[in-house]
Amino acid sequence: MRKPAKEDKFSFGLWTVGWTGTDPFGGDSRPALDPWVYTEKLAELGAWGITFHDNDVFAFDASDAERAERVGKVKEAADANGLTIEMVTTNTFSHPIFKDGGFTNNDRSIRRFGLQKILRNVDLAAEVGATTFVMWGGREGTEYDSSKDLNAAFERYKEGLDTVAGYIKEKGYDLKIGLEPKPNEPRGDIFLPTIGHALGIIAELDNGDIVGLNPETGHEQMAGLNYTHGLAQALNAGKLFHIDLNGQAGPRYDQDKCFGHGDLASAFFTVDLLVNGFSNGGPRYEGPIHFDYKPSRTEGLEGVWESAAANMEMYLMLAEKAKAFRADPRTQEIMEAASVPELAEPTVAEGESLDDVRAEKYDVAALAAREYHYVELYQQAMRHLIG
Ligand code: GLT
Ligand code: MN
Ligand code: MN
Repeated sequence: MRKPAKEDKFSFGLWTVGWTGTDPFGGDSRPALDPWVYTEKLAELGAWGITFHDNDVFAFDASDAERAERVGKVKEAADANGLTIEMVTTNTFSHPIFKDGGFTNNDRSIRRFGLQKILRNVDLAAEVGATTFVMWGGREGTEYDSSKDLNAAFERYKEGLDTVAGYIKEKGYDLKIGLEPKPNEPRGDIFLPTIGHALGIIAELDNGDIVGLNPETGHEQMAGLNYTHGLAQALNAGKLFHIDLNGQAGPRYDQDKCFGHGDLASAFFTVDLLVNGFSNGGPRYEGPIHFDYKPSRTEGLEGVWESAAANMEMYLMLAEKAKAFRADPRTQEIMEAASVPELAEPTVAEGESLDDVRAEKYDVAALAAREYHYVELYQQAMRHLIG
């Protein structure tokens, strides 16, 4: 397999390789390095970009001088190693002040504090040249249904998003917001649990034109959903602004494994969509191939770098297989037999009247008995994947 190259646009959150293994049952299992060290190492492995939360780089209570110094060092390391800082996001989930969320906290002062932290970070994002501003509202939610006026919570969520999006526009920043859905963890129930919920709220915003999605593989799969379908609907809506690829084995806690180290067949079809696009054409995702995974707690620093490389290698392997699958004339034949191209034809042709549709005679028995060959088409994909 060829080595990852800049054209692949692979990028990593500094919090991914930087995760020291703390979980609810135990403390750190490996040391924390400085963010600029992870930056250099990711470049060496072939990454094109990095992303970070404000507090991946400087502490929650850092002074202005510390903040500037540490951001400067990461920016320098990125520049020196030819890495793009493509996305910046805000930590509104770690500090206990955010234990009931930022935008949807019942406490108005905390909502205002959260907004202040986010707006400051929007300025930072623009300053370091990021083009996406992710918002993962991990603490926006409840454990107990009695704890919130849910209507008011959604009003405040929309107010928060509109305020930040409005600020970006007012400043003229080249930034788009990517909402990241997740069904639960750390909250019992998180607001905007799926891609569909996020698309729903975006449609109601005044400044929704610059708000889209940053869907994560495992988060949709935690909800038992099909990640590729979610990406497809976001693309169809013109809202797939960014992606978080990783691996998850079914609906359980957020595993954040390496990409493909969960549902491999699903990962194959995700890559198929990303590298080949829809089979009948249509909107394409052109953004970074961003990995949001956690090197398992069993891994030391060697395992951190092995796992970072594994994400990119997996993507490249799947991309090669997916391209070969689509290019295979036999695949095209089965797709024809399955009427895959026919779905791109409007059901009622332009200029046709509904009377034509209503007057047409259909051979119901023959149509009901038709073959689709979907199993054979899937098997054909598997031949390319593991054959
Ligand atoms: C956190 C979360 C991720 C989000 C990050 C962005 S933070 O690690 O688990 O899924 O993408 O805030
Ligand atoms: Mn996750
Ligand atoms: Mn994520």
